[in-house]
Amino acid sequence: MLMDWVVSRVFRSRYFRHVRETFDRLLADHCVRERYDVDSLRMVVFSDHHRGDRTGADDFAPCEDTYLGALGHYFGEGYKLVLLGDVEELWEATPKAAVACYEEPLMAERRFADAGRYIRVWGNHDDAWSFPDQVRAYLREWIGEYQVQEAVAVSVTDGGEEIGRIFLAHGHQGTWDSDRAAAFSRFVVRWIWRPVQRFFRISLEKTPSRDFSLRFKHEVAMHEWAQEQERLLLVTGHTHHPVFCSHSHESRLEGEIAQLGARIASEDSLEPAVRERLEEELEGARRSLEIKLAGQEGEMVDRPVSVKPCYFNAGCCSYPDGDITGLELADGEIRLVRWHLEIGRLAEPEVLCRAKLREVFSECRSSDSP
Ligand SMILES: [Mn+2]
Repeated sequence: MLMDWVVSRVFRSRYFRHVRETFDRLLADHCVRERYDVDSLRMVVFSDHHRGDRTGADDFAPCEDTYLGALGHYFGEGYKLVLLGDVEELWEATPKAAVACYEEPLMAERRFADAGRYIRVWGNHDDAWSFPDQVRAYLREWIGEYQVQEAVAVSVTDGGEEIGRIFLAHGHQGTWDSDRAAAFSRFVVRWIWRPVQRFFRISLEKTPSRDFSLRFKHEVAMHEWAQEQERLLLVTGHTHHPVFCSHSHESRLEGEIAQLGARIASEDSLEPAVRERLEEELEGARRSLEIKLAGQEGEMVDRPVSVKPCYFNAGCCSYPDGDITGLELADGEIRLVRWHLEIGRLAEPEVLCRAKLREVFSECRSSDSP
Protein backbone atom coordinates (compact mmCIF):
# COMPACT_ATOMS: atom_id res chain seq x y z
CA MET A 1 0.00 0.00 0.00
CA LEU A 2 2.66 2.47 1.13
CA MET A 3 4.88 1.29 -1.70
CA ASP A 4 2.10 1.96 -4.22
CA TRP A 5 1.68 5.43 -2.83
CA VAL A 6 5.44 6.15 -3.01
CA VAL A 7 5.66 4.79 -6.56
CA SER A 8 2.68 6.83 -7.70
CA ARG A 9 4.14 10.00 -6.11
CA VAL A 10 7.51 9.51 -7.81
CA PHE A 11 5.87 8.70 -11.12
CA ARG A 12 3.57 11.67 -10.80
CA SER A 13 6.34 14.16 -10.12
CA ARG A 14 8.36 12.86 -13.08
CA TYR A 15 5.29 13.13 -15.25
CA PHE A 16 4.61 16.69 -14.09
CA ARG A 17 8.22 17.71 -14.68
CA HIS A 18 8.07 16.24 -18.14
CA VAL A 19 4.85 18.11 -19.04
CA ARG A 20 6.39 21.34 -17.71
CA GLU A 21 9.54 20.96 -19.83
CA THR A 22 7.49 20.12 -22.90
CA PHE A 23 5.22 23.16 -22.56
CA ASP A 24 8.16 25.48 -21.74
CA ARG A 25 9.71 24.43 -25.01
CA LEU A 26 6.43 24.78 -26.90
CA LEU A 27 5.86 28.33 -25.61
CA ALA A 28 9.46 29.35 -26.34
CA ASP A 29 9.16 28.05 -29.92
CA HIS A 30 5.83 29.77 -30.59
CA CYS A 31 6.13 33.45 -29.85
CA VAL A 32 3.21 35.81 -30.24
CA ARG A 33 2.14 36.31 -33.83
CA GLU A 34 -1.33 37.77 -33.29
CA ARG A 35 -2.34 40.76 -31.23
CA TYR A 36 -5.86 41.95 -30.39
CA ASP A 37 -7.51 44.61 -28.30
CA VAL A 38 -9.51 42.96 -25.51
CA ASP A 39 -12.78 44.50 -26.67
CA SER A 40 -12.39 43.68 -30.36
CA LEU A 41 -11.04 40.12 -29.93
CA ARG A 42 -13.61 37.81 -31.52
CA MET A 43 -12.75 34.11 -31.77
CA VAL A 44 -14.44 30.78 -31.39
CA VAL A 45 -12.42 27.67 -30.54
CA PHE A 46 -13.52 24.18 -31.59
CA SER A 47 -11.52 20.97 -31.37
CA ASP A 48 -11.62 17.19 -31.62
CA HIS A 49 -14.06 16.62 -34.44
CA HIS A 50 -12.38 13.29 -35.30
CA ARG A 51 -13.72 13.28 -38.86
CA GLY A 52 -12.94 9.89 -40.38
CA ASP A 53 -14.27 8.06 -43.42
CA ARG A 54 -17.88 7.70 -42.17
CA THR A 55 -17.38 4.06 -41.17
CA GLY A 56 -18.12 2.70 -37.69
CA ALA A 57 -15.28 4.46 -35.89
CA ASP A 58 -16.28 7.92 -37.13
CA ASP A 59 -17.37 10.02 -34.15
CA PHE A 60 -18.20 13.26 -35.98
CA ALA A 61 -21.24 12.12 -37.98
CA PRO A 62 -23.90 12.81 -35.26
CA CYS A 63 -22.48 16.31 -34.70
CA GLU A 64 -22.19 17.37 -38.33
CA ASP A 65 -25.43 19.36 -38.57
CA THR A 66 -24.93 21.01 -35.19
CA TYR A 67 -21.43 22.05 -36.23
CA LEU A 68 -22.53 23.42 -39.62
CA GLY A 69 -25.24 25.48 -37.93
CA ALA A 70 -22.76 26.83 -35.38
CA LEU A 71 -20.24 27.80 -38.07
CA GLY A 72 -22.96 29.66 -40.00
CA HIS A 73 -23.71 31.66 -36.86
CA TYR A 74 -20.06 32.48 -36.10
CA PHE A 75 -19.26 33.44 -39.69
CA GLY A 76 -22.16 35.89 -39.77
CA GLU A 77 -21.18 37.32 -36.39
CA GLY A 78 -17.63 38.11 -37.54
CA TYR A 79 -15.74 35.54 -35.45
CA LYS A 80 -12.33 34.13 -36.27
CA LEU A 81 -12.37 30.33 -36.29
CA VAL A 82 -9.78 28.44 -34.24
CA LEU A 83 -9.51 24.71 -35.01
CA LEU A 84 -7.56 23.17 -32.15
CA GLY A 85 -6.49 19.79 -33.51
CA ASP A 86 -7.81 16.28 -34.12
CA VAL A 87 -10.16 17.75 -36.71
CA GLU A 88 -9.55 14.68 -38.86
CA GLU A 89 -9.24 11.15 -37.46
CA LEU A 90 -6.14 9.99 -39.34
CA TRP A 91 -5.43 6.98 -37.12
CA GLU A 92 -8.40 5.33 -38.77
CA ALA A 93 -8.81 7.01 -42.14
CA THR A 94 -6.32 8.19 -44.75
CA PRO A 95 -6.00 11.94 -45.24
CA LYS A 96 -7.51 11.51 -48.69
CA ALA A 97 -10.61 9.65 -47.43
CA ALA A 98 -11.19 11.91 -44.42
CA VAL A 99 -11.07 15.03 -46.59
CA ALA A 100 -13.25 13.52 -49.32
CA CYS A 101 -15.92 12.36 -46.83
CA TYR A 102 -16.42 15.76 -45.21
CA GLU A 103 -16.46 18.38 -47.93
CA GLU A 104 -19.39 20.27 -46.42
CA PRO A 105 -17.73 21.18 -43.11
CA LEU A 106 -14.50 21.88 -45.02
CA MET A 107 -16.44 24.28 -47.23
CA ALA A 108 -17.94 26.01 -44.19
CA GLU A 109 -14.45 26.32 -42.66
CA ARG A 110 -12.99 27.60 -45.93
CA ARG A 111 -15.15 30.72 -45.74
CA PHE A 112 -13.23 31.67 -42.59
CA ALA A 113 -9.86 30.86 -44.23
CA ASP A 114 -10.75 32.94 -47.32
CA ALA A 115 -11.66 35.86 -45.07
CA GLY A 116 -8.33 35.57 -43.17
CA ARG A 117 -10.28 34.61 -40.04
CA TYR A 118 -8.73 31.21 -39.49
CA ILE A 119 -6.26 29.60 -37.08
CA ARG A 120 -5.49 25.91 -37.11
CA VAL A 121 -3.21 23.71 -35.03
CA TRP A 122 -2.63 19.99 -35.42
CA GLY A 123 -3.27 17.31 -32.80
CA ASN A 124 -2.08 13.75 -32.26
CA HIS A 125 -4.79 12.26 -34.49
CA ASP A 126 -4.17 14.67 -37.38
CA ASP A 127 -0.40 15.10 -37.06
CA ALA A 128 -0.14 14.48 -40.82
CA TRP A 129 -0.76 18.25 -41.06
CA SER A 130 2.61 18.85 -39.42
CA PHE A 131 4.11 17.82 -42.79
CA PRO A 132 3.89 20.67 -45.34
CA ASP A 133 3.70 18.26 -48.29
CA GLN A 134 0.63 16.53 -46.79
CA VAL A 135 -1.05 19.89 -46.26
CA ARG A 136 -0.20 20.85 -49.83
CA ALA A 137 -1.60 17.59 -51.19
CA TYR A 138 -4.88 17.44 -49.27
CA LEU A 139 -5.71 20.75 -47.59
CA ARG A 140 -4.51 23.43 -50.05
CA GLU A 141 -7.90 23.64 -51.71
CA TRP A 142 -9.51 24.31 -48.33
CA ILE A 143 -7.08 26.53 -46.48
CA GLY A 144 -5.07 28.28 -49.21
CA GLU A 145 -1.55 29.20 -48.15
CA TYR A 146 -2.26 28.86 -44.42
CA GLN A 147 0.35 26.81 -42.53
CA VAL A 148 -1.05 24.49 -39.85
CA GLN A 149 0.75 25.26 -36.56
CA GLU A 150 1.69 23.25 -33.48
CA ALA A 151 0.67 26.11 -31.18
CA VAL A 152 -0.33 29.77 -31.45
CA ALA A 153 0.16 32.56 -28.92
CA VAL A 154 -2.22 35.51 -28.98
CA SER A 155 -1.44 38.76 -27.19
CA VAL A 156 -4.41 40.64 -25.72
CA THR A 157 -4.06 44.39 -25.20
CA ASP A 158 -6.01 47.14 -23.47
CA GLY A 159 -5.24 50.69 -24.59
CA GLY A 160 -2.18 49.37 -26.45
CA GLU A 161 -0.69 47.64 -23.36
CA GLU A 162 -0.52 43.86 -23.16
CA ILE A 163 -2.79 42.59 -20.38
CA GLY A 164 -2.23 38.89 -21.05
CA ARG A 165 -1.59 36.09 -23.51
CA ILE A 166 -3.73 33.24 -24.72
CA PHE A 167 -1.77 30.12 -25.65
CA LEU A 168 -3.58 27.76 -28.02
CA ALA A 169 -2.40 24.15 -28.39
CA HIS A 170 -4.11 20.79 -28.88
CA GLY A 171 -2.91 19.55 -25.48
CA HIS A 172 -1.51 16.07 -26.23
CA GLN A 173 2.02 17.37 -25.82
CA GLY A 174 3.76 15.81 -22.85
CA THR A 175 1.74 12.56 -22.76
CA TRP A 176 4.02 9.53 -22.96
CA ASP A 177 2.33 8.07 -26.05
CA SER A 178 2.67 11.13 -28.21
CA ASP A 179 6.25 11.73 -27.09
CA ARG A 180 7.22 8.15 -27.76
CA ALA A 181 5.78 8.51 -31.26
CA ALA A 182 7.78 11.69 -31.80
CA ALA A 183 11.01 10.19 -30.48
CA PHE A 184 10.48 7.02 -32.48
CA SER A 185 10.96 9.09 -35.63
CA ARG A 186 8.35 11.04 -37.46
CA PHE A 187 9.40 9.24 -40.62
CA VAL A 188 8.61 5.78 -39.25
CA VAL A 189 5.31 6.98 -37.78
CA ARG A 190 4.22 8.52 -41.04
CA TRP A 191 5.30 5.90 -43.56
CA ILE A 192 5.15 2.64 -41.60
CA TRP A 193 3.19 2.92 -38.40
CA ARG A 194 0.14 4.97 -39.54
CA PRO A 195 -0.60 2.77 -42.59
CA VAL A 196 -0.29 -0.41 -40.46
CA GLN A 197 -2.45 1.19 -37.77
CA ARG A 198 -5.16 2.12 -40.29
CA PHE A 199 -5.10 -1.25 -41.96
CA PHE A 200 -5.62 -3.16 -38.72
CA ARG A 201 -7.55 -0.33 -37.04
CA ILE A 202 -5.20 -0.50 -34.08
CA SER A 203 -5.85 2.08 -31.48
CA LEU A 204 -3.17 2.14 -28.80
CA GLU A 205 -5.49 4.17 -26.75
CA LYS A 206 -4.75 4.62 -23.21
CA THR A 207 -4.67 8.26 -24.25
CA PRO A 208 -6.36 10.97 -22.23
CA SER A 209 -9.66 11.18 -24.10
CA ARG A 210 -10.53 7.59 -23.13
CA ASP A 211 -9.00 7.08 -19.70
CA PHE A 212 -10.46 9.22 -16.96
CA SER A 213 -7.67 9.05 -14.41
CA LEU A 214 -4.96 9.71 -16.95
CA ARG A 215 -6.89 12.45 -18.58
CA PHE A 216 -7.45 14.14 -15.27
CA LYS A 217 -3.77 13.85 -14.37
CA HIS A 218 -2.72 15.37 -17.68
CA GLU A 219 -5.16 18.23 -17.13
CA VAL A 220 -3.76 18.90 -13.67
CA ALA A 221 -0.20 18.85 -15.07
CA MET A 222 -1.10 21.31 -17.85
CA HIS A 223 -2.90 23.49 -15.32
CA GLU A 224 0.13 23.53 -13.02
CA TRP A 225 2.34 24.64 -15.89
CA ALA A 226 -0.08 27.43 -16.87
CA GLN A 227 -0.24 28.52 -13.25
CA GLU A 228 3.52 29.15 -13.24
CA GLN A 229 3.21 31.55 -16.17
CA GLU A 230 2.46 35.24 -15.90
CA ARG A 231 -1.03 36.28 -17.09
CA LEU A 232 -1.26 33.40 -19.53
CA LEU A 233 -4.38 31.41 -20.34
CA LEU A 234 -3.72 27.94 -21.71
CA VAL A 235 -6.52 26.79 -24.05
CA THR A 236 -6.50 23.17 -25.22
CA GLY A 237 -8.75 20.37 -26.46
CA HIS A 238 -7.71 16.70 -26.63
CA THR A 239 -9.39 15.38 -23.45
CA HIS A 240 -12.99 15.93 -24.71
CA HIS A 241 -13.59 17.36 -21.27
CA PRO A 242 -14.74 21.00 -21.05
CA VAL A 243 -12.86 23.05 -18.46
CA PHE A 244 -13.50 26.70 -17.61
CA CYS A 245 -11.29 28.91 -15.43
CA SER A 246 -9.47 25.74 -14.30
CA HIS A 247 -12.66 24.03 -13.09
CA SER A 248 -14.24 21.16 -14.95
CA HIS A 249 -17.81 21.67 -16.04
CA GLU A 250 -19.02 18.92 -13.71
CA SER A 251 -17.41 20.46 -10.64
CA ARG A 252 -19.14 23.75 -11.53
CA LEU A 253 -22.45 21.91 -11.79
CA GLU A 254 -21.89 20.32 -8.38
CA GLY A 255 -21.34 23.79 -6.90
CA GLU A 256 -24.46 25.13 -8.58
CA ILE A 257 -26.57 22.24 -7.27
CA ALA A 258 -25.34 22.78 -3.71
CA GLN A 259 -26.09 26.51 -3.89
CA LEU A 260 -29.57 26.13 -5.34
CA GLY A 261 -30.43 23.40 -2.84
CA ALA A 262 -29.28 25.53 0.07
CA ARG A 263 -31.28 28.51 -1.17
CA ILE A 264 -34.50 26.55 -1.57
CA ALA A 265 -34.06 24.96 1.86
CA SER A 266 -33.25 28.18 3.71
CA GLU A 267 -35.97 30.51 2.47
CA ASP A 268 -39.46 29.61 3.67
CA SER A 269 -40.99 32.79 2.34
CA LEU A 270 -40.11 32.24 -1.31
CA GLU A 271 -42.84 33.23 -3.77
CA PRO A 272 -44.31 30.04 -5.24
CA ALA A 273 -43.31 31.12 -8.77
CA VAL A 274 -39.72 31.80 -7.66
CA ARG A 275 -39.53 28.51 -5.80
CA GLU A 276 -40.81 26.70 -8.85
CA ARG A 277 -38.20 28.37 -11.07
CA LEU A 278 -35.39 27.48 -8.65
CA GLU A 279 -36.58 23.90 -8.46
CA GLU A 280 -36.62 23.69 -12.23
CA GLU A 281 -33.09 25.06 -12.38
CA LEU A 282 -31.98 22.55 -9.77
CA GLU A 283 -33.53 19.72 -11.73
CA GLY A 284 -31.82 20.91 -14.93
CA ALA A 285 -28.41 21.11 -13.23
CA ARG A 286 -28.87 17.60 -11.77
CA ARG A 287 -29.77 16.22 -15.18
CA SER A 288 -26.73 17.83 -16.84
CA LEU A 289 -24.48 16.42 -14.15
CA GLU A 290 -25.88 12.91 -14.60
CA ILE A 291 -25.24 13.14 -18.34
CA LYS A 292 -21.70 14.41 -17.73
CA LEU A 293 -20.85 11.68 -15.25
CA ALA A 294 -22.36 8.81 -17.20
CA GLY A 295 -19.66 6.58 -18.55
CA GLN A 296 -16.83 8.20 -16.63
CA GLU A 297 -14.76 5.82 -14.65
CA GLY A 298 -11.41 5.79 -13.06
CA GLU A 299 -9.62 7.23 -10.15
CA MET A 300 -9.31 10.96 -9.68
CA VAL A 301 -6.04 12.55 -8.76
CA ASP A 302 -5.73 15.48 -6.35
CA ARG A 303 -7.25 18.67 -7.60
CA PRO A 304 -5.04 21.71 -7.33
CA VAL A 305 -6.03 23.63 -4.20
CA SER A 306 -5.10 27.19 -4.96
CA VAL A 307 -6.12 27.78 -8.51
CA LYS A 308 -5.49 30.55 -10.96
CA PRO A 309 -8.26 30.61 -13.59
CA CYS A 310 -5.60 29.89 -16.23
CA TYR A 311 -6.66 26.63 -17.86
CA PHE A 312 -9.50 26.17 -20.36
CA ASN A 313 -10.56 23.23 -22.47
CA ALA A 314 -12.93 23.54 -25.44
CA GLY A 315 -14.41 20.04 -24.99
CA CYS A 316 -15.11 18.47 -28.38
CA CYS A 317 -17.22 18.29 -31.54
CA SER A 318 -17.82 14.55 -31.32
CA TYR A 319 -20.21 13.88 -28.44
CA PRO A 320 -22.38 10.86 -29.27
CA ASP A 321 -25.61 12.84 -28.63
CA GLY A 322 -24.76 15.34 -31.39
CA ASP A 323 -23.97 18.23 -29.03
CA ILE A 324 -20.77 20.18 -29.44
CA THR A 325 -18.94 22.49 -27.05
CA GLY A 326 -16.56 25.34 -27.73
CA LEU A 327 -15.03 28.49 -26.25
CA GLU A 328 -16.00 31.98 -27.38
CA LEU A 329 -13.67 34.94 -26.87
CA ALA A 330 -15.82 37.98 -27.59
CA ASP A 331 -17.26 41.18 -26.11
CA GLY A 332 -14.40 41.31 -23.60
CA GLU A 333 -15.46 37.90 -22.26
CA ILE A 334 -14.49 34.25 -22.42
CA ARG A 335 -17.45 31.86 -22.57
CA LEU A 336 -17.87 28.09 -22.59
CA VAL A 337 -20.80 27.28 -24.88
CA ARG A 338 -22.75 24.23 -25.93
CA TRP A 339 -24.66 23.87 -29.20
CA HIS A 340 -27.55 21.51 -29.27
CA LEU A 341 -29.54 20.60 -32.37
CA GLU A 342 -33.27 20.58 -31.91
CA ILE A 343 -35.44 19.01 -34.57
CA GLY A 344 -35.72 21.42 -37.45
CA ARG A 345 -33.95 24.34 -35.83
CA LEU A 346 -30.72 25.27 -34.23
CA ALA A 347 -31.04 27.20 -31.01
CA GLU A 348 -28.66 29.95 -29.98
CA PRO A 349 -25.54 28.69 -28.22
CA GLU A 350 -26.17 27.86 -24.59
CA VAL A 351 -23.67 29.72 -22.42
CA LEU A 352 -22.47 27.27 -19.75
CA CYS A 353 -19.95 29.62 -18.10
CA ARG A 354 -18.77 33.18 -18.71
CA ALA A 355 -16.10 35.51 -17.28
CA LYS A 356 -14.65 38.94 -18.09
CA LEU A 357 -11.23 38.65 -19.75
CA ARG A 358 -9.75 41.67 -17.93
CA GLU A 359 -10.64 40.05 -14.60
CA VAL A 360 -9.38 36.61 -15.59
CA PHE A 361 -6.00 38.02 -16.69
CA SER A 362 -5.73 40.06 -13.55
CA GLU A 363 -6.37 36.97 -11.40
CA CYS A 364 -3.62 35.20 -13.36
CA ARG A 365 -0.93 37.62 -12.20
CA SER A 366 1.85 36.18 -10.10
CA SER A 367 1.38 37.31 -6.52
CA ASP A 368 4.68 39.22 -6.53
CA SER A 369 4.02 41.20 -9.72
CA PRO A 370 2.40 44.66 -9.70
MN1 LIG B 1 -6.16 14.44 -29.25
